[in-house]
Amino acid sequence: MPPFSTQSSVRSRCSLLKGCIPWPAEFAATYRAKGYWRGETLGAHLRRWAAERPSAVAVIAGEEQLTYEDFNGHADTLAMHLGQLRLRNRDRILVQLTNSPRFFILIFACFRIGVIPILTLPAHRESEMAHFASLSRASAYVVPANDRFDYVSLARGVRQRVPSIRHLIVDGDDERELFSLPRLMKPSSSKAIEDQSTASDVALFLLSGGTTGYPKLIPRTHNDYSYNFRRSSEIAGFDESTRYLAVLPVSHNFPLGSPGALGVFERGGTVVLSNDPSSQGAFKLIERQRITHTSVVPTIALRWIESAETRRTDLSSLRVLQVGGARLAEEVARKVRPVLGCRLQQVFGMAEGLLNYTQLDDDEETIVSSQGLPICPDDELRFVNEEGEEVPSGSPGELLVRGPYTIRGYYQAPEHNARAFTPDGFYRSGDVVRRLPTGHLVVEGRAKDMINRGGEKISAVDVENHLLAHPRIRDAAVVAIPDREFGERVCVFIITRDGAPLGLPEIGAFLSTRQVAKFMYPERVELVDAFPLTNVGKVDKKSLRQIAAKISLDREQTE
Ligand code: AMP
Ligand code: DBH
Repeated sequence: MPPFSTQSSVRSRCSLLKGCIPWPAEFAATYRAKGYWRGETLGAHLRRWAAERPSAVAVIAGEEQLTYEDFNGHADTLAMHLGQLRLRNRDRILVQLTNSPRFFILIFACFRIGVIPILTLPAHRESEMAHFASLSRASAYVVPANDRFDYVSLARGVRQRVPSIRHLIVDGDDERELFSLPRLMKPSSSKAIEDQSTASDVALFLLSGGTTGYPKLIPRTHNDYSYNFRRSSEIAGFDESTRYLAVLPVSHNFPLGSPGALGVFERGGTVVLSNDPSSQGAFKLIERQRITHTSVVPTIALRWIESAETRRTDLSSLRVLQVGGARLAEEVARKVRPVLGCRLQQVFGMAEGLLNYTQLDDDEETIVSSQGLPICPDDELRFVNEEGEEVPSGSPGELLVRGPYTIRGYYQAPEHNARAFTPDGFYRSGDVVRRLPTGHLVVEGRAKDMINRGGEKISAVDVENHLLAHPRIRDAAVVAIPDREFGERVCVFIITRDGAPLGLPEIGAFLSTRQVAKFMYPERVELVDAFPLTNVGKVDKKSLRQIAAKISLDREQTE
């Protein structure tokens, strides 16, 4: 295939949203010919599901139940009302909901009229939300009604900063705001509107964990995202009897589409929603709702295992526990089957695309010690060293990937794209990975400058930028510190202007005035006079990481 040029592709773009990079035509043709891309919009998927199993229950949340037929009907009504708010094909809207049936009704209403939801997390705060809003020139912002956190105030703050936001919509009632999501779903006499999206266009934006600065927006098309969850649902063995528990935020790619809730809908099963990943809450639901599948990050898996070891609960309905988002320690992986009584499926995925799963019938050794096989025969994987050269087969190298559901570029990010993608369109995952003779991948670590706190990806640069605004901080370097519970936590090395220490409480108080998500707060601070430097004079993060690792080791030994 001819070399891929970002510039010419952008110019020759015909049907993709401005600011997104399409697959070159010859790749698109191959992906269609091989049946990965089927030309069915996500909105049309829901019509098909409702026609196939109208009275089956699609979603359960507490006392609420939604059949596929209701789901489809509500999505139509909401689509029509969103249209009346003058939300149009290709308009972007910020969606920041907790796990609620209305999250799904909303995104499918959007898919129908071509409005593109930006799936942000409940933990994001004003700094991040204002960034997403201004980058995308979002027209609306949807938040939960107030419970433990005042999302309405957050949204109002963002709207003040970003004038493109015309509407705030609340999932509930709030006297301060005009639009209530439940009321917009109530049937009215207005005329139904036709589906307005096309399968090759962008359906939704996911967020990257981010390597530099704020999380990037990841455009996923109807075609590619459908393949993502359809193929995943086969590999995870979903069918009509699947009862899937979503405890992670469903705006994340893992519980949404890997195979997640959308994979359940594709197979006609039932999604049970919860906002409580604690073992107590989850075990109760697994027992009561006869849950068959669920997905968690390693931190949660560890807590569940510890709790199941000491407490009797009936988890007999559980067939598969999927664990992904961060490296699962082998010792923990080994306990899943004996302690929880279900199969483990490791998932190594990324919102940018590539997904890998251990197969349900892999032998136990492979399941506990690898992160699985890519899902598609046309996932092209390369493993390279720091110079970008191919490493010998089986050796660890940075994983580069290209394929039918892996993006060719982030939204509106030409400079970052020039670094994050090779000229011929491979995404540089930043993960150091090796491939076993069986084809299974083993994730060794990360080349990128990020902290993975139990699955939450935190950009070191992002935290540094906030800290550098502190009047007493001269310089800050953020690295991961290994941690038994979370895998990694945020550790900051600081140089203060007066040379005197600065504690975590002061740092936390400062970050809270900047409206930064709490999971980004440093949990270890080290005062230094100067940073170690590389021979070109950059801060040597590698040695800072080693120092942090040593601190963590010393702490463990003294505990
Ligand atoms: P993101 O690009 O923000 O969606 O985050 C994806 C990243 O999470 C991957 O590139 C890996 O660094 C990490 N990750 C996801 N799943 C796993 C896993 N099973 N084992 C190790 N790292 C993982
Ligand atoms: O960490 C991730 O982003 C992730 C993990 C598992 C993911 O995007 C996925 C599965 O789809």
